[in-house]
Amino acid sequence: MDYRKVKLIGAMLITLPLLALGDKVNVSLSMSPEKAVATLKSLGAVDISYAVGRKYLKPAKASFWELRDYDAVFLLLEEEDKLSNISYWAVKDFTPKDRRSDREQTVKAFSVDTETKKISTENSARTSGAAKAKNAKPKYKIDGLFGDWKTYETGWQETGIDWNKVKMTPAFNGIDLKEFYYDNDESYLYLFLICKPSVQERFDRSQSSGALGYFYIDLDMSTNTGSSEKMPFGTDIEIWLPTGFTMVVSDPKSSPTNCFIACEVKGWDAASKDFEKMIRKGDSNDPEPFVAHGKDGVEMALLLSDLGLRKGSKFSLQCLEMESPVDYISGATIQIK
Ligand SMILES: [Ca+2]
Ligand SMILES: [Ca+2]
Repeated sequence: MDYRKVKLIGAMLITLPLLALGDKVNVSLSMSPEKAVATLKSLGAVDISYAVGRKYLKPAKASFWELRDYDAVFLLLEEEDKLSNISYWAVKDFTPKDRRSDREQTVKAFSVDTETKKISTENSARTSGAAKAKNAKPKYKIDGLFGDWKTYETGWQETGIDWNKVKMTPAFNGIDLKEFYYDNDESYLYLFLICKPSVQERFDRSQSSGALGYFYIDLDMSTNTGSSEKMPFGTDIEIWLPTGFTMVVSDPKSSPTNCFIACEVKGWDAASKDFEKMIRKGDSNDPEPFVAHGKDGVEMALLLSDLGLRKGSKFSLQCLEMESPVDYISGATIQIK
């Protein structure tokens, strides 16, 4: 963290009421969540999280803030006491719920001009909804149904443990990942995990969040690059697949609905020695999702450009099923056709 910057913002906050008009106030990902919230509040922001209804995606904590004078809504996501995401909307783009995720702009930082009431944003590497729409249409419908798959390859027939054969008390309550298939075209790497029970069946039974597990991609099949601290060594990209649900927290009687699967694609960061580079993040409730669950399992369309893959690329992909011991990791070598 840039200590000087934090100190400067601290100083600005204290003297805010005395400042002349026309000052700029900044909020950025490098701030602590407390500082970001305090800065928003000093600008008159109102916490509208309860009105919006929060989407729970552990371990992230989400809060929505409306800055009416600036015609803006911000979403802050907090993970492990750090800001992991800032999203921005103009109020007119936030109000219609069906347009909300399309118009969401993910930003690294923003500044507000207290005189002109203008907001300027510094965009992050993650593309905004508008830019996402320009991507090619996936050749398979991303819906968790396997019927539309045609030219695929088989990765493996059983992911991790066959939980049917494990006797335990209490009984296994997770999602057993079974067969794995993959395919690609010029734009996407497609992945399909057949699951038992399905994400929906497990949610209907347990009303809880959970996770399917991780995919690990080693782009050059070498331990000289990628993860040097976390197993499996040499991993360049980690894909995390948690499940969650929506509930309206303003209504204590509301029950969890809308169960979803999320996907976080993260690159290894040699400096922090962790998978901290967020490449892409989305969930099955997005308008054009790249990850979805259905009666057959979980289906994904990952952009080859996100993963740094092209025709002819050969890489290793491993999958660690949730709760499965690491000895049961499943693996395949994949070549892009
Ligand atoms: Ca499908
Ligand atoms: Ca399994």
